[in-house]
Amino acid sequence: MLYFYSSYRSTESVRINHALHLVAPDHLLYQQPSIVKGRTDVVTVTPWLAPIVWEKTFNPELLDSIYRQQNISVVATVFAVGKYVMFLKDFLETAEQHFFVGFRVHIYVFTDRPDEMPQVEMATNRAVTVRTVPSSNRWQTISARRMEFIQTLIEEKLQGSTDYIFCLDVDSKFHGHWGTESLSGLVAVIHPGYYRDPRSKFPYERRAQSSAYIAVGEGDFYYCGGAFGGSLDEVYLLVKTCRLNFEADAAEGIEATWQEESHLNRYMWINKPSKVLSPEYLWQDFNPRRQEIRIIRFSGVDKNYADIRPNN
Ligand code: 5GW
Ligand code: MN
Repeated sequence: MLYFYSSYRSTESVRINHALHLVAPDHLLYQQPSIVKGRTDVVTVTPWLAPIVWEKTFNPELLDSIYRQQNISVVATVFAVGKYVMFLKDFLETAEQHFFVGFRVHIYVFTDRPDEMPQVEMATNRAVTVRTVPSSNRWQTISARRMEFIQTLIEEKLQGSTDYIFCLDVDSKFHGHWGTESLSGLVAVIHPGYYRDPRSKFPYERRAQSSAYIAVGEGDFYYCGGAFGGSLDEVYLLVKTCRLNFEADAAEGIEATWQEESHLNRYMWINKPSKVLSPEYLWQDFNPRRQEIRIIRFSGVDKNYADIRPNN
């Protein structure tokens, strides 16, 4: 994936990794980047020098022109088990309006109720595929098995055909642009509920017996389980690792505090994300709007837990 010969050196056999090598079209006109003016109300780079993506830190036209030349394909996975199918219509319709518009996008819906799939019209080069999964009354199982199903999907369908993948919660809607600015090797989203808190308050797994353990005094950010992604290879490694750790814990009779979100946070602590997305990329409708949040791109809808969760 992503490897081909540079057009400038067509006589040489130089293999280029386009995840790192960004070619912009010649003569593209765009606003001069400033080295002294920019966002000062938020931090836009991590201590390991990964960008933190906020509105007004990037030029979408420039980025699109770079990734258009690579003809990238993007997959999104989403789970809708049990009553969560009710969220699919808004999720898919708003993805059509905001998620990688103009690029090749394939959304894989995992559901136990394929008959209840909403009919959503997709633009050219965009598709939805349904994968049937077993029902479960135990929500922890639904949550836990997401990593496993994504791993299998990558092995069976995506390897060799997909460049980037994002794994998203279904109980959410797009409200603003989510596009090529989010692309990188390993991509994590900062959780909207904790981004102003000291790390001691993050709800990491604190029991040392769990493979998701993060000690007090450790950890960078608290990341969302409801949105993560990156290149297919990186996400494959992530889901495989989190699944193995989850299952190793289960064999010991331990389940991490926030299930796969805890394992994801452990993974990202060790394997630093190469790009971090600000809470613009997964807000919560019930959160009060804050000044540094200039746009909400994707947000969890308020839900009535009693209505939608199993065994209620
Ligand atoms: C059911 C009961 C408790 C927790 C989760 C579920 C559940 C989750 C479910 O019955 N069906 C289902 O498809 N899910 C998937 O897991 C959805 O994609 C959902 O977005 C994701 C995470 O669960 P959420 O969204 O309820 O978790 P929070 O932390 O965003 O509220
Ligand atoms: Mn959710």
